[in-house]
Amino acid sequence: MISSEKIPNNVDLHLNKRLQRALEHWQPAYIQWWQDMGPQGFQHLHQVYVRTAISVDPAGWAHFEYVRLPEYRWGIFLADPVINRTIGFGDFYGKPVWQEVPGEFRNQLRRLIVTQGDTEPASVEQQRWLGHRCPSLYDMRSLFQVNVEEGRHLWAMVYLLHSYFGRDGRDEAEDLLARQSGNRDKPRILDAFNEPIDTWLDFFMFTMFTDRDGKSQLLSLSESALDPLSRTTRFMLTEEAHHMFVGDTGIGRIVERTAQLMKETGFSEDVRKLGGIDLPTIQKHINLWFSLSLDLHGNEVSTNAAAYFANGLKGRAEEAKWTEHEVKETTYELDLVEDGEVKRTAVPMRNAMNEVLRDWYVDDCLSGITRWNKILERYGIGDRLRLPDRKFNRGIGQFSSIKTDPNGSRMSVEEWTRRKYEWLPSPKDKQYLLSIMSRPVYEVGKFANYIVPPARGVKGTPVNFEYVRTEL
Ligand code: BYC
Repeated sequence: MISSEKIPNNVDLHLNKRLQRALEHWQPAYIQWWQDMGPQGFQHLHQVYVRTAISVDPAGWAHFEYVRLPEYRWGIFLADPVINRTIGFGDFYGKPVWQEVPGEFRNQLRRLIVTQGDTEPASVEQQRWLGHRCPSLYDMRSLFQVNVEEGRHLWAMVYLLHSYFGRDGRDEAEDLLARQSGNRDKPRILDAFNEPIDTWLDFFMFTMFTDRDGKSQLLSLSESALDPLSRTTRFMLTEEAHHMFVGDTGIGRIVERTAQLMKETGFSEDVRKLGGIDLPTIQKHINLWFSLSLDLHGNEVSTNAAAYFANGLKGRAEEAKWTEHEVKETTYELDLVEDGEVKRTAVPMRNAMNEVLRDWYVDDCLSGITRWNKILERYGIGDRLRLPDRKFNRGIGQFSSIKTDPNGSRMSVEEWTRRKYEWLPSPKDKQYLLSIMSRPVYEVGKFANYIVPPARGVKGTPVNFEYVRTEL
């Protein structure tokens, strides 16, 4: 049942009997999970034009064909090894990287891999109803492409668990299929992965902001001294880039349609009356998904993060760009809440690693905002979208104890409760979005009224290509 044909791989799966046995046991449970918790209603009768990674060279990971989703070939790929690679940071700086898991770091590494792995199926679960509300076949294809690749990322983490963590790893791999997004008794590990993604605006925001946390976390894991983890995450980053493209351009296309509608009406009408998505609603969704994704970077001051860094398990994004890699004496300045007041404080940098990564992430998010504002500018619209202050709407870390508006101005809990829907999507906003998405657009080349078509189709296909076809 398990073969290179069914599971494309570059890890010599055919030679590794132990791994084959573990995967033979896990694969049926995975397929069952995909059918139960993956895209609902698009399992057997639909063929989707998706790319499947069949090798790590550029031609091999962009192989396109029509596939029935449960028959997708989820593969196991590690980026090519870097010859004589040495540990790039922490207490073991300069020593050779590890091909096996050192006993003393086994628990920490397992925890990192399980946390990373848990997000992948979670996102598929969160998005499983969106096919029924899609704005076009082009977008439906993007959704399913993202979904199958998140499934492959789960395989990537399960490969590491099965290969390097023995019995514990096999148990963890089973639990990855047992937890469920939003489930009261067995929720996913990180909070943002328990939030529902009911609308396409949420989906695009999620792929823009939450997948970008995926990028920052994968970049820092790709620095790891555990070479198989580094190589696995390096390859995952190539796929992650496409997911962010889907989010970034998806929001851009909505912003453009909104701008068109505003212009058509001489900037006087509420675009909702014309079936568009008004800028304040777009801003509220930026506020929500950006703040949730900031939370995903963990506490500002964290002994876990310090230990991961010291032990060489998780570095900084683009570690090579830093000048000093042991970071024993260096401090880092950040805002902390002391006695209810926000104070700029210097802490040992190793303890501030989550914040260092968050700073990198905030910068990376700004590029999207700039692009969307250029669209508004092009249409002669004065309004601008922006990132909220990082203290806004936080559930994890220092700022979870205080309430602020998107400018970072403090307020009481009472005022927050009264006003929060000025800045975050309200049940009414959601109702409105669901109302304009209730009728999916399945006609080839057609697009919902609230979004413009993309600039070009997928992999040289025309935009009116039949990206998802139905078998009768
Ligand atoms: N929600 O010392 P701290 C992706 C917990 S996304 C709930 O700050 P640490 C993707 C924490 O577990 C990237 N709990 O923790 C995107 C700890 O619990 P215990 C996913 C949270 O370890 C889209 C306690 O608070 N990858 O790939 O420094 C689609 C103390 O916190 C949260 C990773 O996350 C939270 N947000 O930082 C698909 C990489 N934050 O010990 C995929 C691996 C913290 O008290 N994970 N806690 O029980 C990590 O590096 C770290 O686990 C974290 C947390 C950065 C997430």
